[in-house]
Amino acid sequence: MEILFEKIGTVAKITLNRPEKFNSVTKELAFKFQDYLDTCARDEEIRAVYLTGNGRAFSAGQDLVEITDPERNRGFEKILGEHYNPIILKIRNLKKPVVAAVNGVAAGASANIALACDVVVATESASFIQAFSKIGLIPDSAGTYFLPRLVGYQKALALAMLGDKVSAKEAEAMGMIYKVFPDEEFGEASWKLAVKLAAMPTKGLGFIKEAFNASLDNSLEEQLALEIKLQTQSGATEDYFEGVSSFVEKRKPNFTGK
Ligand code: LHQ
Repeated sequence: MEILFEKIGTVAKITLNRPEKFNSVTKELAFKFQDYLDTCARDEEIRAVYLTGNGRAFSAGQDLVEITDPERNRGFEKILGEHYNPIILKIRNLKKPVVAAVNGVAAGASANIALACDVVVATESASFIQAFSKIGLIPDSAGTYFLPRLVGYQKALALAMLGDKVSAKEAEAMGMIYKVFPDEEFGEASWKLAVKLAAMPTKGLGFIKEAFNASLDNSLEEQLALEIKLQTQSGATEDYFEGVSSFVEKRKPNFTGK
């Protein structure tokens, strides 16, 4: 299996699983990934997603052997339109938090899949490479959208053109990712984060995500109006009621995701 899916309590764990090929992405892997993201959207028991890679790498992007095989290369339009873009949109549109646990190098399309996740953490020895320019391509999988918004136009453009290897620590310092954990703590610390998110008010987190998605393009007026709408929806959830009640009653909240 090139990609693994496990439900552990209320967290869905998705593991890219071609370790000997640095978890590079084939057509089969991309389609199965989409299926698993659909499962995450459909299954109400799932309240957070944890995405990681097996072995030394997170993922090295498109499998370059696949695209150099004329019988397997489907062309850019299909590869981007049918393999990668739906993955990015499914992650962004999922009304649940997605943690990218970047366990090693993340290159090409896979660096940008990681950056499209909600909370991106990395192990200290991991790195991020916009590898595209080195083979004459442009950053895809929303790299040209998220990277300038994350790190600023100048830094993003230089990284895209030069294809520099950015260490996890540098990525954290420039705001590309949320946090770095030491290698020996990474597995447990990153997993804990997903478990913590899964126990929070799921609908509220989904509305936060919706608001942030929209804020990337909205005017101030549009965003303020959207905040009214989404705050009203958040305020109608059971978890909002539980959050306020537990505070007043001086007890720990028990959020159900409803
Ligand atoms: C790989 C790959 C790989 C296959 C490592 N494929 N085997 C979209 C649409 C259509 C077309 C094109 O692209 C896209 C989007 C993209 O993602 S384009 C960018 C594609 N990715 C890259 O250009 C990165 C290629 N990989 C690398 O530069 C290096 O492997 C990195 C820097 C990631 C890691 O370097 P090392 O730590 O030195 O490892 P390595 O190079 O020795 O790789 C380990 C193994 O993984 C090796 O296998 P082998 O059997 O030879 O030992 C590599 O061949 C294999 N591998 N990336 N993308």
